[in-house]
Amino acid sequence: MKVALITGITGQDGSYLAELLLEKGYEVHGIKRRSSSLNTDRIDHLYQDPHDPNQRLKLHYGDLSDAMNLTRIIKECQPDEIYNLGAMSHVKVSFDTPEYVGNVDGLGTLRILEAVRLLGLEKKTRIYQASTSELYGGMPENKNEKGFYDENSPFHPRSPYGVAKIYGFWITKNYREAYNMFACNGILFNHESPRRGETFVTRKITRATARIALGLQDKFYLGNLDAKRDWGHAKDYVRMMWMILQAEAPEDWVIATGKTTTVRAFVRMSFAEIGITLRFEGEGVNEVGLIDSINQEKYQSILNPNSDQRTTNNEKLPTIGKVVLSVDPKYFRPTEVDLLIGDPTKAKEKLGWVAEHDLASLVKDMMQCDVNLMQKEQYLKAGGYHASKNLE
Ligand code: NDP
Ligand code: GDR
Repeated sequence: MKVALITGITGQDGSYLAELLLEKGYEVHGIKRRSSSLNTDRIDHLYQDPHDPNQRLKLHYGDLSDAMNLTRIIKECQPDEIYNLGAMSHVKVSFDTPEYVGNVDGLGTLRILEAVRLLGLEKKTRIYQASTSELYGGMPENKNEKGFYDENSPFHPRSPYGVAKIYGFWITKNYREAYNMFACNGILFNHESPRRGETFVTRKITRATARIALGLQDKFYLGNLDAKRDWGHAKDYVRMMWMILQAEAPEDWVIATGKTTTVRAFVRMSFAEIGITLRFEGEGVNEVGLIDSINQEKYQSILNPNSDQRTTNNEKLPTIGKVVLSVDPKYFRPTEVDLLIGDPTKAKEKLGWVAEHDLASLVKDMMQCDVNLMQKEQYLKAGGYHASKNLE
């Protein structure tokens, strides 16, 4: 049985990857941080009784800032594969906690590589490093002749997060060259899912859309609506992480969809999923999104599938002309990455990677899950319980 160790197993990607590896028959070890409230929501469905001798998911307390702890865990589980997904991954927050981000996202990668080397596992253990399109920084002059970022495009990170991850990228490459280790960077462009953290822009939008439609929230605020991202589905991307470590040789790989979309268009698509057409008016910090029209049949069929409730909820249809989105400059970044678009040709041609989702199916998946989630919240609220916070 192959053994894998995942740092960041409690995050979006870690949870999907753990599912995938368990399905493939791996014994999966995961590192979770100790926190004052439980942080294992995304993997609770994979939990097995630790007393069961056949259980294949094992969790260890640990932290990427703690070299001794990492070395002990790697020594104990002797992994065939390590997926280093743990990171403080929020770009905007990295401007507030730059030293911590450098320590965890940058030096944390070194700690994993060095532990493997010191334990003499460099021939046995293959290492995947969660690298990122943030390395490119969206500099227009660095795109290739086809207008994309690929494995040969120069880097110019634009945040403490990007700068820390560039250290992670190069130290992974350096250990590969210096010690002949099977250590690879997956340069992944943005990937989302219903498990995406609530403060990343896509999930913030789908949650807010569902809450507004159900009357749990009046409006929401975003920063730069013009930013463009190459958004894929996390499930497709974790499959590629595994494929990278099964390749014949250790290399670095771009994973992307090859299409780019504005934040504004993502908002529009999310509202369209529940039958609401949005109109945008104004410019810059004065731009607002307001309800232009409602396809009542679609709206009712998604929000009130039980026809008995339809008449009652007709009165609660959102008002045409109502402003549901405003710009708040507090979400602007000191330095922004304006546009990202990746070229996944190498991954497709050499590893046969195919994405099963496009942006439309991603938005649909996220909206369906958030409508279900918010309907539960609405039910709790009706019963007198507190609804969850309107997160930033
Ligand atoms: P998440 O933010 O959802 O998950 C991050 C994980 O890292 C969580 O399990 C978190 O633990 C853990 N973590 C944070 N700090 C530490 C620490 N000090 N020690 C140990 N673990 C820590 O990120 P994603 O799943 O979206 O991303 C996975 C990786 O891929 C990250 O490295 C990210 O930077 C990178 N990446 C992500 C992309 C994306 O679009 N999603 C694109 C490109 C790269 P806890 O749950 O306790 O907070
Ligand atoms: P990003 O993702 O910075 O690309 O990093 P995020 O979803 O945070 O931002 C995408 C774009 O949307 C703009 N934006 C907002 N962003 C947030 N979070 N909140 C807002 O209110 C808002 N309004 C507009 C941002 O300015 C930005 O341009 C993600 C993370 O997963 C990283 O870990 C990963 O490396 C990269 O993707 C690839």
